[in-house]
Amino acid sequence: MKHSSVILLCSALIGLGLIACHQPQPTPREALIQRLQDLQQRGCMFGHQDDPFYGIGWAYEPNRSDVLETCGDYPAVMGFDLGGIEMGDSKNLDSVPFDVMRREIIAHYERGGIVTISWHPRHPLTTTESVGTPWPAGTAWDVTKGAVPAILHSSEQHQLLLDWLERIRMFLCSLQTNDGKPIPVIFRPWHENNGGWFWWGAAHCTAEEYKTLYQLTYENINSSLKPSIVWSYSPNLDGSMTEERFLERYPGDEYVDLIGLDAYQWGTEDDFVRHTRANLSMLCRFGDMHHKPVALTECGYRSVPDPSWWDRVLLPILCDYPLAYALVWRNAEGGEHFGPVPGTESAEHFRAFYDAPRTLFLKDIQAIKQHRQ
Ligand code: BMA
Repeated sequence: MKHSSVILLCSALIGLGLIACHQPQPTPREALIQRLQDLQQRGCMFGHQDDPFYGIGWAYEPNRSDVLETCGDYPAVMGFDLGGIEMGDSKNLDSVPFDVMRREIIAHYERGGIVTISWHPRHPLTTTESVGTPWPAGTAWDVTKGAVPAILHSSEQHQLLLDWLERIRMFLCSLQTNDGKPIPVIFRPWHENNGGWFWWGAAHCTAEEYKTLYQLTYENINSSLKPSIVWSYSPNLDGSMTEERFLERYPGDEYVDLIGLDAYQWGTEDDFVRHTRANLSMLCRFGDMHHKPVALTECGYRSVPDPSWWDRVLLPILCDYPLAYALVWRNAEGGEHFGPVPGTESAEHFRAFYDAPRTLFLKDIQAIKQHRQ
């Protein structure tokens, strides 16, 4: 090679190196969105709420998980709820200490898992006097009129909202790896807002008020956390959902990173399957057009009365739609479990669900991550 060609080649290589150096690194938020989008091409992750804290017949025992004990693997996604943190409580509404929650969020992230956080805040007008007596007084399910207009427009209640958001922000800020790097999480506030069971539901505020509430939440928490929060917007399953209806309360593309749907089988299997499929067809089309991942941010069949539900009902749905994940709710005692219970007939079907190529658990996404590095 001639001397001049060598010089040219060297300068080109240096140039390329400089360009590579100046490529901005993705933020943790951007990297998580990309990971969700990549994984959505490979399969559907399984998620479980409160997975490492308690299950059927045990509570707060190190390294236990009903999912792990059913199929030998952790869920890929774990869900946690901040309800109560707004009051300065040390435990959430399901008695999970926030310190333990923080530790498990860090542990799940460090093992390569994905974390999602929901929030069932108390009622801003009734919480102080009457929480819990009788239920649902003072809770997220207390639908005493006027909560959303008050926290938006009355100066005293508005300040309360800002204080609540500050407590959420502080907790999210405290989610850092052992070497001090921020942990990206999917945050899913003001969920199931098209129903009437929460005080922020469609029956209790206008679409404009709802959107303002979501946007204000976004602005406040993102004031310091923009690089690490993935924002999920999650209405509830709605038999008459159309794109137009969905858009009525959609906070806007700039405020939402992930399109969610909360879909439980409360009634017949036929209704659940038909409505879930109809809603997902629309939401997946919307997600595709708007370049956003889509997930079943909550789903399940309370106490799983049909053992074959996992592989016969849920799995075919997950096979037919490009979903990043499907998260089932917590395994609480008293017939309120949504995940698998080791040793039951339903656990056998859950193992078939686990073995299906379509479902991704922790080991799958660890392997995919290693593969990409
Ligand atoms: C609901 C129920 C409640 C729980 C709440 C927040 O769906 O499981 O018992 O307090 O979620 O986790």
